[in-house]
Amino acid sequence: MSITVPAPDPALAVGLDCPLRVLDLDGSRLPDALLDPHLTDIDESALTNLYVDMVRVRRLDTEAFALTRQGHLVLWPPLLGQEAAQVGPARALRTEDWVFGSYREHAFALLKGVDLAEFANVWKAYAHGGWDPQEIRMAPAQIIIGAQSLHATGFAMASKLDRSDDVALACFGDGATSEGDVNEALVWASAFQAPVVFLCQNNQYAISEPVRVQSGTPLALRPTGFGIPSMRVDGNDVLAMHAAARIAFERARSGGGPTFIEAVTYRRGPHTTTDDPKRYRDEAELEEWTAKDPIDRVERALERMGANMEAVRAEAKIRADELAKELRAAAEHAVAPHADAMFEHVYDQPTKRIQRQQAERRAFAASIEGNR
Ligand SMILES: Cc1ncc(C[n+]2csc(CCOP(=O)(O)OP(=O)(O)O)c2C)c(N)n1
Repeated sequence: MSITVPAPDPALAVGLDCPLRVLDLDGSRLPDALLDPHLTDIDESALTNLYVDMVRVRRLDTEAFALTRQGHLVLWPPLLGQEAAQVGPARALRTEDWVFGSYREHAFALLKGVDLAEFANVWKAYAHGGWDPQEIRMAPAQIIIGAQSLHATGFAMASKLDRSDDVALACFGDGATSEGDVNEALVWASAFQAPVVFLCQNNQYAISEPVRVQSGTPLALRPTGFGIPSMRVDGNDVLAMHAAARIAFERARSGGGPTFIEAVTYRRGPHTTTDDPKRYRDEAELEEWTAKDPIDRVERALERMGANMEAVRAEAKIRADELAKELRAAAEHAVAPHADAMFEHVYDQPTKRIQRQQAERRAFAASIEGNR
């Protein structure tokens, strides 16, 4: 395989001045020469499906948050406000494509068809990875910031060597772009023109650190230094996100190499259920982004298209309620694994060290038996 490193070119980035948007806040359709050709099949029915997806994703988020507060899950990283940034690209994936995400990629997991019992086990700390990655083609949630971008790039390089047209999607946050892993992934993806798409959900914060402290330039400018084309997109516009992802996946699939998408959005909830965002951001900022709600915007667009919104809302609510009920049942009835299970699946064959640790745990458990 020959290696060519493209020269840095700021012209590789679009949307730097103003993120690409095709749905305005009032739901009206804005023309966009780049994105429009990739949205020709999106009629009222297709937009309704995206709407229902987002409502279900939001309900999953709300229910999981409540389950955590009620002690049925142990931790939850909310995605409130980021529904469009995930649903748009998720619905542009083929079943065969792989997702390598962080811990906040709940829409991808849901839309890729994760088993909710396995999903609940992850956030109940009952499982190392939860679901079978091969089955749904989504890697386990990655807690090490940015590491999944390397996994996605490695997968994409292998896909190219196999002459497969499977594409890898790496999802990470704004904070992750400061990590070496993400920058190394960009180098490799560019050098090998790997079929990988980097989706950076710029939700404005890395826990309490605002993105403006991490970068003086738009994040979408960075990949151009690696020779990677980039799009800065309104992450609260599900159609713009869908079209941008279609462009990127098509480029990857047809041998055009990697693409970087910066979804400009906002995390309206806390970083996780253990965080208090009131300590580092003010109410006005939250209100400003609440007014840009991604679901409200699609409701307005559907209204403009003449959809029967009463029926659409009712249908979405039924689907969301079903999902919430299933998740709750899974979380409440999950069976705790035996403590020894934490030593399994670490290695194919347990090492002496693992066996020693397991023996120590058993001895300790036996020593306190009856004292609890
Ligand atoms: C390598 C590494 N460093 C630090 C952390 C601690 N940490 C957990 S989440 C987080 C912030 C990540 O922010 P961002 O990439 O913007 O993603 P977001 O959580 O906003 O989705 C940090 C620093 C970690 N998990 N891994």
